[in-house]
Amino acid sequence: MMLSRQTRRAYTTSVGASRSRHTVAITREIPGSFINAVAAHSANQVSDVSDVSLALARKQHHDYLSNLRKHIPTICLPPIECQPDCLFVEDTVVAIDDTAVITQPGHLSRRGEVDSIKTMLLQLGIANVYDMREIAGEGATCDGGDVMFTGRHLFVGISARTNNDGFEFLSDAFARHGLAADSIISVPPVAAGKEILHLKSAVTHIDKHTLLAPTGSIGDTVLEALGAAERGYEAIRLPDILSCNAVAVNGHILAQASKCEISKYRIEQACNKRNLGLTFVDTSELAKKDGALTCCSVLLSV
Ligand code: CIR
Repeated sequence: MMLSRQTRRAYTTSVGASRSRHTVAITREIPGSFINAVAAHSANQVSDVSDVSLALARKQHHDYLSNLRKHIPTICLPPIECQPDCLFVEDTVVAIDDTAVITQPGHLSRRGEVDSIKTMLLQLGIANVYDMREIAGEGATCDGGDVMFTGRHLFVGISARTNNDGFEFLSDAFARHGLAADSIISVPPVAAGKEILHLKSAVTHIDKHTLLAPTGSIGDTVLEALGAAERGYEAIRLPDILSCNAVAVNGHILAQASKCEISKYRIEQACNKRNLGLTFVDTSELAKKDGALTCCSVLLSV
């Protein structure tokens, strides 16, 4: 048991009866140092940054924010210049309804991003805030990009960024607030940390029963590791892996404006069939630093 007694606050609502509506999103502006952000799917490698355009990244991020704001009130925090990856706020917190876990990001260079997110969550009045850094110590790590809550299951991908202690911590925190133990699932590191950075680099949900996943072996192994079919998920398979990362916000999907027409067509069909709104947003410049769509926001229900 990883949570100390002092941190076990009284709670009145349950994530087990998850409210599906998100009420506020947290995002962060891109710092000038973004060109030095971590890249190349590895904790130790930094890519050649020469081809990253800060101006284009900012323009794409601005478009992302404009589209997000059509579906949810959105807070945009100021950039932290000494934290090149700070726009990727998703990695710093996992939130379901009134419970949030502040993470200890797996990459050392990203740990300075976390405090200001915690302050924001406390200001927003999230009832139950657990801080992995304080309670679990150095051992537990987690990037929010490895965590997918579909509304029915909380999948936690073990990767180069998220470890078993991180999973245990999340599991303990959310189980305390009503998530059934058998709906919290640790996903073995079949692809995350290898071909891809995070679990959600390869798979995201568009509703409680539908996942986007790549065609080919990465998709096959990830879906198998999730136990997707047995757990009642239909997978929409997309040739473009970047297109598999989409934001589902209040009945609307923000999907990647990929050059892959087949991927866009399949997403469009899937959304139409499910009566979901759809907007394509281009974040290809952020992808050069391993960013996709979900990583640029944290969706909260407060
Ligand atoms: C990193 O390597 O940590 C960042 N350059 C990219 C993080 C993207 N996060 C996410 O997809 N959740």
